[in-house]
Amino acid sequence: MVFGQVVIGPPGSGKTTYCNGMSQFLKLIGRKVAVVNLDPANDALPYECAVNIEDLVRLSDVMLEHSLGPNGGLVYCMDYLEKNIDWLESKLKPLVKDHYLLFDFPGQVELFFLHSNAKNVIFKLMKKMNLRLTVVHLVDAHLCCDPGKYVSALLLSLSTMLHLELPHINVLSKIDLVESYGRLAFNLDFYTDVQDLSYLQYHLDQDPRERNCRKLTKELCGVIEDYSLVNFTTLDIQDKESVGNLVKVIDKSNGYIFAGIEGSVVEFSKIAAAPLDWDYYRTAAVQEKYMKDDDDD
Ligand SMILES: Nc1nc2c(ncn2[C@@H]2O[C@H](COP(=O)(O)OP(=O)(O)OP(=O)(O)O)[C@@H](O)[C@H]2O)c(=O)[nH]1
Ligand SMILES: [Mg+2]
Repeated sequence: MVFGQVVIGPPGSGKTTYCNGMSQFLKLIGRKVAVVNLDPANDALPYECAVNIEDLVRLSDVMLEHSLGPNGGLVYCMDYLEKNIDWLESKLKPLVKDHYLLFDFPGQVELFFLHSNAKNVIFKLMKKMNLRLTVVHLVDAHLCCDPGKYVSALLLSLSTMLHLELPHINVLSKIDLVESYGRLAFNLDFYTDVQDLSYLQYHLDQDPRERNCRKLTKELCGVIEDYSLVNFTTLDIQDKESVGNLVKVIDKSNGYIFAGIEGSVVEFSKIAAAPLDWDYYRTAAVQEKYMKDDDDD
């Protein structure tokens, strides 16, 4: 079984920086990591990538050859990748034996709530290579500073979750910068827990741009609350504790914490129910198994 993350989010939300920071963190805690760049517009990569979509298709070539703009070009590149999934599979084959995978995707959000090409690529890989992937959806925390933008971040997160149908973690990225944009209208918990959006209404009413669409915004907030699916974890990629907390949440969602455990349902539920130290349990379970094997010998 191979575990990994599909890293998505709007342009500039921090995906490439995240893949770089996350791969460094995971290496520090002893995992073999491979970063796969699937963004054909990623010019300067800060990480050493194991597979690069640019070896298959280049955005600049596509734009020139088919007279497309950057957005149409990216959709074309994802279609091209889907058609040539064998290329990606052959590149991943030597890695899946023992690597943890990080997929760095483009920032074109419509690829993940509208088009099916990126979803098909992910699902084909999961099926053929027995991958266990969690979507990590990064949203810039500065959107919390504006109630209207926050509602659109919630809608984007919800539609992406519904479209991709995968284990999914929404993350408010660059949380270290949030205070520099001024005081938030509510405590951070309000934005991460998404408990009662009716409190936003007062602040939306203060914004003259929002007056004409009060009813629409109220209904949209109702939709988000009715689904009750969206919440956020926060992240400062430079803070080890922040990255570590996110890793715990991701490991729980893609099943990594269960990987070394062949034990009973009770063992599984003990880990799933509590905020435990995953590496301790994983290591302890593996050690226990080896000690038992030694005793048997
Ligand atoms: N302060 C702070 N800056 C960050 C953090 N994460 C990313 N950044 C900065 O945000 C900017 C954009 O980061 P990228 O990693 O290029 O974002 P991206 O989502 O890959 O962008 P596209 O690929 O263009 O969609 C860079 O200047 C990063 O240094 C963070 O946690 N804190
Ligand atoms: Mg990027």
